[in-house]
Amino acid sequence: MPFRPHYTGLIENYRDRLPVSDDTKLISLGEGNTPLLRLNNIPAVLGKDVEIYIKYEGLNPTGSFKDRGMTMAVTKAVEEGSKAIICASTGNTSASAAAYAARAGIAAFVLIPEGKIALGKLAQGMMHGATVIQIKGNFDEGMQLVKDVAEHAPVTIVNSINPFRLQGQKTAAFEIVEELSRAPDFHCLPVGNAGNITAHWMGYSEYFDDGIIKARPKMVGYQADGSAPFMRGEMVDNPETVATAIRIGHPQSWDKAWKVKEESQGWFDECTDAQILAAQKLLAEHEGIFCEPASATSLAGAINDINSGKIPEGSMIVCTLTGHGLKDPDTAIKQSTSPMLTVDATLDAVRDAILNNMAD
Ligand code: AN7
Repeated sequence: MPFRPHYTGLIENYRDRLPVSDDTKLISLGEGNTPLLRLNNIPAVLGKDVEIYIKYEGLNPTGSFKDRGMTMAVTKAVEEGSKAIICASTGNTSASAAAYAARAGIAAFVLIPEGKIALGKLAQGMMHGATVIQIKGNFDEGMQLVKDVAEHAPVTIVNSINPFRLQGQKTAAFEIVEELSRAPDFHCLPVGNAGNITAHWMGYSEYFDDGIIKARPKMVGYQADGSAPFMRGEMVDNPETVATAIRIGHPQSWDKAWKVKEESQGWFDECTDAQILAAQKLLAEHEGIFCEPASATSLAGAINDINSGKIPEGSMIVCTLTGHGLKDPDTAIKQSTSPMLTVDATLDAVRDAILNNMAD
């Protein structure tokens, strides 16, 4: 059978589980339906008998998981007659908002921390025609400004405090369950505002309540140690990490995420920037999977917990890779140790370059 249905995005796919009606005009870029890849080589590198799957959310249309929530948020904004959306962002939300606003034919205003967003994300916001407002402050200050200004201007906030965002994002859990025919034992995610971990728990819980799965995973959220309010037990005012996407000290879904931890019997932990970059490299070099630093936090944390035995051998683990590696070329090139040779354009020079760099 050479034909299959035209995939038109996650709202259409999960229509009966999302807050849309037959009349709702869907704003979609074909998001969702991302690969769930089993890691073939890394468990052996670790010397551990674990089954690790990667949910490769960097393969969404704008290169991050944000598209799942944005298709819902922008669809509902348009349905409600909104002509402009606004967000504060460490980069990926702004890229996604800009793209979906362009698709919908409405305006986007994005507040970003000056100098602290990865190059690819900045390019996306600018290319899609959003009004990019760089602030001389961090994400948390931008978020407060967005909340304040939305009371004085006709704009719809599309940060994850918009409840439609989490509705869209919960579909990632549906897809995982459908492919594994069960829930994993552990689901590991990077945590910034904690919207995504909350949304995944909503998705698993919905399938659990409907009897589709018999058990839900333990939800495990990892932060960078310089930006880890969930580990400190309080807000952090000057977060710092190489993983700029999760350089967030005042998580917007604070209470919800603590509830997820309790209900799922999961936990939070932190990783160093060095561990995050090492996990990013491990995925790239041993599996051919390129994610941005923040995304690698899920695997970095899982590796720590696998090595300590907190995640026992025999476990089935899903790690979400939230954003694509191409988002942040600067950090990738900076930490790359692959040989980069410049040689004469001659047969001899190229042959020598190959023979001198062959593994024994
Ligand atoms: C790659 O774009 O908050 O815990 O403004 O871009 O749901 O916040 C990004 C967050 C993880 C954290 N990985 O997710 C933004 C923004 C990547 C991200 C997170 C983000 P949440």
